[in-house]
Amino acid sequence: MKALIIVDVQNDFCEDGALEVPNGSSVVPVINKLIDRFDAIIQTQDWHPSGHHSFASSHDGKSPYETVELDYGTQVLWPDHCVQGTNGADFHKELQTDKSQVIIRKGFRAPIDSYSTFYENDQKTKTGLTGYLKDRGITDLYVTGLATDFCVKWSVLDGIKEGFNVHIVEDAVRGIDLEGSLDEAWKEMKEAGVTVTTSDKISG
Ligand code: VGL
Ligand code: ZN
Repeated sequence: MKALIIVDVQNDFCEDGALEVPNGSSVVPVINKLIDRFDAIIQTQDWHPSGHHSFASSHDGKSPYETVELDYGTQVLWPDHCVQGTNGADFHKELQTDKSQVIIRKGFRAPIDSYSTFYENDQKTKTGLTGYLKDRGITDLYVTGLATDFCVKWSVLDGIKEGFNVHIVEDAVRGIDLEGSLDEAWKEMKEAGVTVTTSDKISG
């Protein structure tokens, strides 16, 4: 049984959004075509309270894309993005969301960020998705969405750690790329054992 995981296809990560991923919205038609080929459809939604600790604006004298050391490790500071209830946090308007069965919201606790759809950035606090997928007999995850080098990467790595066969759909992801983070992400995912595939190879 296989699940499609659609990571953070939200306005703030698309063109003119607060944390724009280059060509972010180009994943939308690719994902829409895949939706009918899966047993389970899971979406994730970055969902921060205003004043979230991952925002540069919450740290005096810091600018977006600088880093800070927090209890759980190094945190990149971002422009304010995906604030709960705002248009920026909404899904891209052309993304087909009717068939989504679960929406995992993440990053909703002010002091801690959450890139992965399985664990928050402390790598301990669970979202509960593993239990849901296992209860439904899902063995294979096909990961799509934004951004390849942050939320997609961490979802892939944690999905493997949780014992799933994880496939990344190369034409259905796009990255931010901060100082080589995109190449590094592909390397880490491949070393961890992800299967790289493309949308045309996925059948119903
Ligand atoms: C993401 C940075 C901050 C992502 C979310 O979806 O990859 N990146 N919040
Ligand atoms: Zn975020």
